[in-house]
Amino acid sequence: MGFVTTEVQGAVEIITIDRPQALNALNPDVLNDLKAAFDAVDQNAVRCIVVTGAGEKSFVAGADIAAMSVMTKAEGEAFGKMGNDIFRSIETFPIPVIAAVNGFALGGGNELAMSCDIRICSENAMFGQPEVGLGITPGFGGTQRLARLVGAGMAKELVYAAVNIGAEEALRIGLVNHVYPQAELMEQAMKLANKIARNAPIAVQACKKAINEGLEVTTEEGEVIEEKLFGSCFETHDQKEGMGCFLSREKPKPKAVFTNN
Ligand code: CO8
Repeated sequence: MGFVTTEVQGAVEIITIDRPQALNALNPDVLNDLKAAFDAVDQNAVRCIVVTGAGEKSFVAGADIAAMSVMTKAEGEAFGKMGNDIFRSIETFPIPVIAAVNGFALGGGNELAMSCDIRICSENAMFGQPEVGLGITPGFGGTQRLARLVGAGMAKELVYAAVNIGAEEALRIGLVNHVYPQAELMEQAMKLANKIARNAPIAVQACKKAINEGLEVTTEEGEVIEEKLFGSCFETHDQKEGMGCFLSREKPKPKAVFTNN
């Protein structure tokens, strides 16, 4: 994996897009490496993932414009499908994924961040969908996820006008959850990831599935999804451990007792 590095720290895996000379722009090789990194995650050991970009300037400055500049209609469609398939697999990845946005998150970079469960960013982060200025539409899910995250009106303004926004504006419109000084970003990402990792993994995974799948259906249908997943938790060791500790008034055991069964 030449363009993506991985590092496991306890129960958290950090996946870093590492092509700083092109501000971590996504060409097919980078996308393949990103997919390979997710495919290789040990889902029995890792309980939260942090995705970030190498360097201090950019998370991901978009899909690679040089690579796209010579594409035909069929190649463009295939590249869009490649990105969409990979980002969808990140969105539906069983384990929660945090995007630690450490600079430019433009075009495909914003789309990658939006396929993650939670976005936090550094003060120098910049978000946007500049595609119409290049004569194309967003192609890795931007027209879909941005509207769902910040509402159709705001998404349409950002996409049609191709205006980039800074960290504070991204916070204001709900595109990111928190803004930190750059030097603190990874520490804060790890802090949040470890908080998530300490909880019962099957329950956390069920919450991710319920929220994601619930957003695609009516509230009533979403409640049925929740009921099934809620019920399934009662077959887990974690439910017995978690509730048993509470009822026996035992000093709460470290959450590390939670297992994947
Ligand atoms: N693709 C390829 N190379 C890039 C990209 C990119 N998206 N962004 C930056 N680079 C390269 C530059 O070419 C430059 O390379 P070199 O040093 O060899 O000339 C290097 O990174 C550094 O960039 P700059 O010198 O431009 O750095 P600045 O600090 O001056 O500017 C910016 C930083 C503002 C981020 C600027 O580089 C920029 O505007 N980049 C393009 C941003 C953009 O438009 N991104 C959206 C691309 S379109 C997209 O993502 C569509 C996704 C869906 C695709 C669907 C396919 C069908």
